[in-house]
Amino acid sequence: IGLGDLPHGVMEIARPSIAAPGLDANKYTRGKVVVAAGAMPGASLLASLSAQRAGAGYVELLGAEGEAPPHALVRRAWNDAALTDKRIGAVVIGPGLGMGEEARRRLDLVLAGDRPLVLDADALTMLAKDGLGRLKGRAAPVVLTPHGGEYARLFPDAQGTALDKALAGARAAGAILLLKGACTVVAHPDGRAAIGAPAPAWLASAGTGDVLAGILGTMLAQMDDPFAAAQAAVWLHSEAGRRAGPALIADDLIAELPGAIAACL
Ligand code: NPW
Ligand code: AMP
Ligand code: MG
Repeated sequence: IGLGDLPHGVMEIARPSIAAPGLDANKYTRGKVVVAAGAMPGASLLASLSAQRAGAGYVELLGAEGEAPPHALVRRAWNDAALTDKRIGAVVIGPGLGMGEEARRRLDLVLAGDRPLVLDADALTMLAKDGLGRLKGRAAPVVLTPHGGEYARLFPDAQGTALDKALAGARAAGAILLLKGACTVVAHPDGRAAIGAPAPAWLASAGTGDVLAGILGTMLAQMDDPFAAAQAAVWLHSEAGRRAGPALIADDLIAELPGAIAACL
């Protein structure tokens, strides 16, 4: 779909407005994001660091074993009770989660909770096996962030353009769906949609989706409107890609996020 001829009512994703912290801010009011980790700690670390550099005041990497992370990142061994903290503004689950028994148990717990959610990567693949019925009855917002392969696992019979697919998927899931690609589409179950301007193809690199999931966790934790939060995350991710330039790797996006945020203040 060309951005010059967007269907009626479909917006191009614009630079978001991001509020600087007020004088009364504390680390929790700036957004607490929990990243539920699993088998591949590199991916959940990328998501966590991205959530931090997108401006969350408190990011907790829950359940990743391995090397010590950067000092400002709160790392906790997995414990189910950590997910019940009412200060949590968003839980990100899927990047590096794996698909074994413990991964399933972690996903079940997160889905049973009442916090806003980002479901990505392995969480989407497990959801595709279990059925989208698992999302029904949740009051808090859910954003699904499939790439093309993950989308096809969720909706094997879907037809049409990326816009058609994103809208159909959002409606079927009853959740916001962010279909990743060169022009990422954000669709709302009520029929609204927005589409990103072409992002740099240098973003086609391992781990960049995990970075997007982390940024989105922060935007969900900070913004009242999850549809706006999803669009803001897509814009910031793409802008970080433009700033990082040729031969970028996912880690470079994280370093560019503060500059991208500064352009939105
Ligand atoms: P084909 O080849 O078309 O049949 P997977 P993943 C298809 C973690 N990571 N983009 C295509 O199938 C993730 O977080 C860890 C991509 C392809 O073979 C997950 O936990 C990193 N794929 C886990 O790895 C950094 C597309 O789907 C298959 C596609 C697996 O995630 C990297 C890939 O899907 C990574 O993020 C598209 N547009 N369209 C780390 N640093 O530790 C179709 N496909 O099997 O879910 O693999 O995305 O790599
Ligand atoms: P993932 O496959 O989950 O690692 O996510 C890949 C990220 O890179 C998504 O944000 C995509 O939108 C982006 N991306 C992948 N391929 C391209 C491309 N050819 N042009 C622009 N962005 C891309
Ligand atoms: Mg991914």
